[in-house]
Amino acid sequence: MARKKIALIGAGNIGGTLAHLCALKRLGDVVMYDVIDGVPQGKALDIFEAGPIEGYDVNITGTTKYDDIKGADVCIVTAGVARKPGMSRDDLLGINCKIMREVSENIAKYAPNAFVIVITNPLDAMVTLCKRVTGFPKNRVVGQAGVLDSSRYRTFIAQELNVSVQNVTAMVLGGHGDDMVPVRSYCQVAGQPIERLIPAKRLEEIEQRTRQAGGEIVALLKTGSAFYSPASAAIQMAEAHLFDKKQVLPCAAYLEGEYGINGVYFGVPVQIGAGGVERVIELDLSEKEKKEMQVSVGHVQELVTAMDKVLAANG
Ligand code: TXD
Repeated sequence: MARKKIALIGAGNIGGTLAHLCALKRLGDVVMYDVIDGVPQGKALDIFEAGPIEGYDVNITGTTKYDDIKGADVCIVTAGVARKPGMSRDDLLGINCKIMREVSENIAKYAPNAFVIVITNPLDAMVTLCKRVTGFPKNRVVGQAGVLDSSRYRTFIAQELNVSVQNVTAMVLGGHGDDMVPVRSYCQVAGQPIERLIPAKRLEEIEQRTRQAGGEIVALLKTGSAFYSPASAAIQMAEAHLFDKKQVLPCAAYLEGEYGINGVYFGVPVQIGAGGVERVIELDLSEKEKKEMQVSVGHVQELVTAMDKVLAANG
């Protein structure tokens, strides 16, 4: 069986980590694209040269020519600018809109059958733009936010209770902003509801830390944002597709009536398999969670409106 081809658009902090994980997990041949000549080639060669030590035979190459992503099965997009301290994700809108438009046109041209995972912020707007510009069906364009946000929530809960992270199941839904929704009613530790194990007040503190976890890392790094964990999150989504796992993961998916929401990308549990986003799972949420989802979707809609203004202004 021929190896799969994975195109990474953007060879910065997340892009480089993605390439490394693709190689370590032997997901397929990797092509890393970036506009800065030398960076994708250098990172690719560095990872390629670790092959004999790690025992992977996949090809890892870097390029500044879109032609080289031809026929990719999966494209993961991180091209853009990352946050610096004091910036919100939405502050990146103007600059990243322009980049996402160009990237999406080239994905449509060179990898017309790819499953596309968008990571670039502001995530909910960028994934919307990618779907519009590529013209791909909704099952083939998805945004990464929820897997990471849920992983952060799970980490903090495991730490609080001193249990394995593998015993903690949790979902963080909604937009990838500070009003994301940690869904307490679906959070369990080895099958036990979280509310039985952690007092409500402490749980609220953990949920607040989860909402601000991206900013916590930006404040520490000062020169950029998180990259190891966002890369792991996107790789989990790519694996679900490449291995047809039919795994349920919280992702930014295009909704058409689910959760009473229409025509917007929003973080919900979806099933990912060979067909991409094969199904949206509708959970029974508490009244409080439903309200929080409404607040969050309002913010996503405002963000998309702001993006439309930017696009209109730029022609
Ligand atoms: O969970 C999530 N969705 C996220 C998203 C979590 C963390 C960070 N998230 C966002 O991902 C972040 O706010 C950024 O918008 C992206 C990429 O983050 P990364 O940390 O990888 O940023 P870098 O290191 O600045 O890398 C961006 C690369 C850099 O090498 C640029 O040269 C390149 O993007 N770039 C381009 N590549 C291709 N095409 C164009 N036009 C282009 N412009 C810049």
